[in-house]
Amino acid sequence: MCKDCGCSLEKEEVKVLDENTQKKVAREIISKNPQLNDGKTIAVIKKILDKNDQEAEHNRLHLDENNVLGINLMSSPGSGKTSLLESIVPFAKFTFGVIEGDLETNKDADRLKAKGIQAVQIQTGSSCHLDAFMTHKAMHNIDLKKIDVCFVENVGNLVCPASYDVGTHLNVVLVSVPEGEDKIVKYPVMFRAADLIIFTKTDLLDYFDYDLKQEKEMAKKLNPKADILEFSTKDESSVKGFLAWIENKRKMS
Ligand SMILES: Nc1nc2c(ncn2[C@@H]2O[C@H](COP(=O)(O)OP(=O)(O)OP(=O)(O)O)[C@@H](O)[C@H]2O)c(=O)[nH]1
Ligand SMILES: [Mg+2]
Ligand SMILES: [Zn+2]
Ligand SMILES: [Zn+2]
Ligand SMILES: [Zn+2]
Repeated sequence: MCKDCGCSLEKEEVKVLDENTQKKVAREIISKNPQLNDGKTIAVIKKILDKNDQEAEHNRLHLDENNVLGINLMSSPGSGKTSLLESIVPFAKFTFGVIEGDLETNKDADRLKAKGIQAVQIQTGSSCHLDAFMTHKAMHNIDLKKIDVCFVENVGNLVCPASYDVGTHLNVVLVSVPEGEDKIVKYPVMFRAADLIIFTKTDLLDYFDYDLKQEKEMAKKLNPKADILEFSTKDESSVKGFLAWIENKRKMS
């Protein structure tokens, strides 16, 4: 049992990050935040990440023992994360739950609950990302036995959510047409961490000077391993395309 929270996995099963990985992650954070580049801060960051990554492994064990695929959705505020989840409800052949992260309000969880989806809201207060501890707590309020896929909708933010493993299996990063063409080059860390990059709100392409072909090439160059999809809530075939990607990952897992 989890001694502190009463769940059924042993904390001891968790792997501790090796020293080199800790250093690598700390370097990534510092390259984005040069003002943190002093010995004391580096030591603190390593300590936090180490604990976070242990908890993330713990979360993944909970998902694995229940055969649940965990998907972390990340993007800027308003790129369409909640809308994408709402739009798959009528077509999904698997059952899913959602852990929602926002600074305040239960709005996103309420939107999904209104469609009959198990959803739990985390209000982070001032934190601009979810971590594995917040996610763990929320997982206690989701019946993992009743779902096939657990989405974590991270706090709308294109920077630090990528540095915190929440214990999911896959990272999906959204970028919307109205945000403009420069997001991938300006915020490469998040796109490098993606298993799937989704260009959303493609129904708006006619109204924006957005070179989708060029942006896709940029994404491919930055992260050749990531899959790429176009998505619009108004285009049923794109909704089904996203579901097919998930079904494929479920088969592989
Ligand atoms: N035209 C169009 N609008 C969309 C699409 N997807 C989302 N929107 C709109 O974009 C706005 C923001 O969408 P949300 O789904 O709330 O975005 P989000 O990423 O969940 O936002 P946060 O949770 O605040 O980070 C809403 O007004 C949606 O109706 C789309 O495919 N096409
Ligand atoms: Mg949302
Ligand atoms: Zn627990
Ligand atoms: Zn546990
Ligand atoms: Zn943050």
